[in-house]
Amino acid sequence: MPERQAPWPQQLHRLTFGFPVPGGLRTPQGWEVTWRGCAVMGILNVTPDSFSDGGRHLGAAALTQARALRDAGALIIDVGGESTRPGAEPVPAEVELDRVRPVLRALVGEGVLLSVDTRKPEVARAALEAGAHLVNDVSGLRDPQMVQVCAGAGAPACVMHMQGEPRTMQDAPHYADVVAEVHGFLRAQAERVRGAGVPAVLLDPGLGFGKTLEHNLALLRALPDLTAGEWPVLVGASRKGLVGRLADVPDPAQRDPGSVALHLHAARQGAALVRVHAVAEHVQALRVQAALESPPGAAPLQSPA
Ligand code: 7PM
Repeated sequence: MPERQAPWPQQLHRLTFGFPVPGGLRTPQGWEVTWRGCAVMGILNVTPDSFSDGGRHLGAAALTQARALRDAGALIIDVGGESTRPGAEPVPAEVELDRVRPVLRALVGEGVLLSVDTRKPEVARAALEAGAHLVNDVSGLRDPQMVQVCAGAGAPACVMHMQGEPRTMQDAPHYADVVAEVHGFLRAQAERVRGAGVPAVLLDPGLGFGKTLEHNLALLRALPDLTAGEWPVLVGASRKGLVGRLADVPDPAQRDPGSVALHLHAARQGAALVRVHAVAEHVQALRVQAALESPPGAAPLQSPA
């Protein structure tokens, strides 16, 4: 087998949108956002259990947090109003929307791309109307209505793989061949979604979503196969159980160093985006890695100041 050329850090990633976006470049296909190497998507959970006062100042606290993620260098902020934690109960659409819509409205025009993390087409539609730029659907756009919503709005989508559903997915995950099944699902789904008119698609192996530690590791080892394709790949391992298991860290809040290590690996394997809680730490680590990998004599990264 010929040795595969390292795609990083020169690999160019591109998302096409059917409407203007922050810093977007107009092309015949629409508005584009392009970047080289691995960018960061910051996680913003707008759920009562994710803020210490139990959600009394949910909106204001979420906005402060969002601006901090943006200032720390996130390309995208992923705004979610439903917990997809294993065992979590579903949330009604109105509740989810009441959480995410005010935050999206407030952040539009503040210089960052906004994704809405939802499995519900009606939430995605209203979020896109409120100014969200892309849709992150952990159920992988299996619902044809979700595809219609993204296509109709001209919004890119992230297709993630999940076996089962959040409430029960970690009970007894099983695959004959986890890599073949997950990659096969992602590629077929991406073709279908693009064929239905969604302007750009990201693929995500869905670490921890109906997967044992061994399944997660097999998918991480197979990342070069996924990133060698035409689709940009998103990897999300931030503070997840697999980091806890690998590093023996029971408390999720203490798992950022291990998350950074895992995401640096993903970036070296060609991932276009990592979805993380600790944005500043990841941006710093990714910059150092990119500098070490750039060819001799290449210009250092420009400081934003
Ligand atoms: C408990 C376990 C709470 C896991 C929250 C989570 C992903 C995602 C999530 C991912 C994409 C979290 C996850 N994970 N969307 N949403 N990829 N695209 O860490 O890996 O926030 S929920």
